[in-house]
Amino acid sequence: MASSRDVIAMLNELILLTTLDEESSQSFKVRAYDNARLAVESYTGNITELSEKEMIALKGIGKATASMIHELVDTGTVNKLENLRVEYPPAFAEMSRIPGVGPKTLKAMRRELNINNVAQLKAALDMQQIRTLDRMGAKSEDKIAKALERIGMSGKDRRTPIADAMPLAERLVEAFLELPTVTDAVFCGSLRRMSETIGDIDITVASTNPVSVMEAVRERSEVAEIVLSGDTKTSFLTNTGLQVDVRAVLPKHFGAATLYFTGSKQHNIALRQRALKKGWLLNEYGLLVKPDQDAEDQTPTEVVAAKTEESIYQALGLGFIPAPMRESTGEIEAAEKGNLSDLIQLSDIKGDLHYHTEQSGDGRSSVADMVQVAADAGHAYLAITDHGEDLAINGSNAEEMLAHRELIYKIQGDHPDMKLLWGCELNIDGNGGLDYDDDFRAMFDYTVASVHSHYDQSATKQTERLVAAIADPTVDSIGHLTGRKIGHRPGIELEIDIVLEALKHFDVALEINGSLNRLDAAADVVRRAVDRGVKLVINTDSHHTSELGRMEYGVLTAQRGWAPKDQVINTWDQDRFLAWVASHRST
Ligand code: DGT
Ligand code: CA
Ligand code: CA
Ligand code: ZN
Repeated sequence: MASSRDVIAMLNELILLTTLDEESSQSFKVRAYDNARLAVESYTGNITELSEKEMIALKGIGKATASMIHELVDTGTVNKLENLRVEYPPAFAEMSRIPGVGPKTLKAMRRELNINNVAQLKAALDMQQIRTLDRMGAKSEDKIAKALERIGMSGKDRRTPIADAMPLAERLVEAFLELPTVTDAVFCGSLRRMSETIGDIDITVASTNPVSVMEAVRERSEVAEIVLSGDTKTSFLTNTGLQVDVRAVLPKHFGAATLYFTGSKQHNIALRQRALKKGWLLNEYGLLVKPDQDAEDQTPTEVVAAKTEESIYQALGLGFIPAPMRESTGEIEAAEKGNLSDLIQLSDIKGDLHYHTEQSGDGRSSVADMVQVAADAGHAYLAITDHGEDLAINGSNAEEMLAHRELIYKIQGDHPDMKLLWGCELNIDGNGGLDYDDDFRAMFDYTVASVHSHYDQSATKQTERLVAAIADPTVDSIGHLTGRKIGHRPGIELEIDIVLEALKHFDVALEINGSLNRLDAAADVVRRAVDRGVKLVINTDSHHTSELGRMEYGVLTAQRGWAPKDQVINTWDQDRFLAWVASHRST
């Protein structure tokens, strides 16, 4: 059974491969797929349950796309996509990810130099062959080499940005859960731990009939190449060269298996040593009693715990350790002392404080719709922070902001239980200056200040810039601290201790941005902020009604940084939060 997610994945792949095929991201077809994707993302039900006619009635979906969606639902695959995959195999298509290398160049490289994958591209760079192509020179070679380095495509152990791995993993888990013999499924490994880049995706499935799960895996439309497939494990490569390991286990082993395959390896080793001290063995089948040294049969038979991770931790005398913390950096000692109970959880979140609407040039949903989904999420407060005027393409001037305020306050009337704040995402310029004049800025109910430019200054200069923004009395929080885009742009360099000290001193909150492309501040910075007593705020930075799920990724990143609930300002109830905001405005 296909879901909306499958359809979005199909459209994404069509967009990628059609862009390659037509050598343009602006062709009629690519734009049609792009509009269709937006429509599917906006549709709240399962798009695959609609008839073609109903689909076409939605804004953005044309006849050709609707019929492809139906083909996917009916046959599990789309002919057009299959043909494109033959023309542009995974290893070739994945080179589209290299910044600055467009479809024309990729195809010329293939035609003239027989370059079909990254390894061959690197060899050609080494031999200075790229400069022999039309409109390419030594400078372009240097640029490509640097881009490969930056996005982690150089070196043997290439890693995939979490934003590229997560949707696929979530979609597969969702699909496996629908199989009749499956009782549970979860993605494990570095992805579940919220690493920023992923070596491969590991999925563990609990089934009364593991072999049938393996059959279902091999049938998936994402499979470009099977690496290996046995009775309990199948590994395959996707069209972008990402490896997926799927393991199927009996339900009684599920907890032990997910614990093992979530890792980290160091965390597993520490748990195993703890088990040994109690006379037990810990492996992917369970926590087991070690057979007597002189027993004839050394196969362990007596099970202490195996079905759930909780039961295993409990038997080992530990509270449950959330996956993002399992990096062997003191979490076992903390769980032993019972110190993890105040850790931030998704259910603690009471509001979103970085949130865009159509008022921002890159915002895609109306104020009313954006407010409605926040209300549906049960938020007690919401700061609408559209871009300030200095963000030339996307921002609003003072006059437009005042009109925007009118609209927000009007919509407030429809939502008596949720406090709406008229906010702004202030742009931090190269020297730490901010949008508007001081008096106008001071009028906002709430602000987040962020870096959107000048990524290449020295660490000293960047630190001065940030501290100047933090010291400004109109700033309540700092958004996506470094401006990084994982796997694409490194983000500004900072003397982080100085920045954290300034945040603490001026009582400004540090954002954990839940967009998988950002996850900024990063978990290691969060952990240092926690130690220093810096206030935190977890935001979605939504630009569309479909992006509220980012809150979960933000919370998981906060867990990876060991953030306690009380230090995160958007876990506070409405009165306490508003009192804090008011205190900022009176000083
Ligand atoms: P990755 O894929 O490089 O981003 O990182 P992981 O952590 O997902 O590593 P992966 O895929 O090689 O293995 C998944 C988990 O399986 C790993 O986190 C812990 C467990 N595991 C794998 N090999 C070993 C091992 O030799 N010993 C132990 N104790 N655990 C292992
Ligand atoms: Ca992995
Ligand atoms: Ca693996
Ligand atoms: Zn934003």
